[in-house]
Amino acid sequence: HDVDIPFEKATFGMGCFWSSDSLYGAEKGVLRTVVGYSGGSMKDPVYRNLGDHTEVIEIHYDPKQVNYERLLSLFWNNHEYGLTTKIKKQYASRIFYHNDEQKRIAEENRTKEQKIRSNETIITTVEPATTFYPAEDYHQKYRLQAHKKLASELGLGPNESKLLQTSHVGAKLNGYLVGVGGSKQFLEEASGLGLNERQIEYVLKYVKENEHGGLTC
Ligand code: MHO
Repeated sequence: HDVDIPFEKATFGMGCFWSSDSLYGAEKGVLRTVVGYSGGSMKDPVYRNLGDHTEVIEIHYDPKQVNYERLLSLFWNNHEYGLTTKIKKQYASRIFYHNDEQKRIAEENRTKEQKIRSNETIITTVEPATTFYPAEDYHQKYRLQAHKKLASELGLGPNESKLLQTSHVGAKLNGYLVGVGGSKQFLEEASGLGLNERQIEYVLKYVKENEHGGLTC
């Protein structure tokens, strides 16, 4: 389930975290994902009492397989971050960097993005990562948890809190089941993920149904 190799972290606030969990989960080089709350000052936020925090996705990635620029391009292409739409703090557009290199790349990227969208003011902030509070279990791998039988066969039922945050196969399926990654990539990876034939057939049906649609929350 868990993949134990050196990794780096990326943390983004980009709207409802159910979608970003799926978006990044199926990305090559992403080892695992955790949804949570960050960026505020209130201690111990929970979904019904977020205080001044934002929903964020924490991505653990292998920098040999996927780079920070690629993760940022997914960030820019998959959420709202213009001044013209009013966005609640809960769904604010925020890049939380973990080191100076991420800071530099994120700021350069934002400048580039602002040039492309010259008729709009980008409200995305670039700021140092602060305390990350993992969200409640029922928010982790939300799309996978909708498939109760499959999830529990994989040991990822609702009472598996630790694995819901650390499972590699869980992160992948949480994306594939809503079409992220597409059927070609899924079939290349499926047996390596430890899925049996029946599970592969089951997931493939959803990949095909969803691979040309967009993510919703
Ligand atoms: N419309 C959804 C958004 C969930 S999201 C994790 C709800 O209110 O349940 O913010």
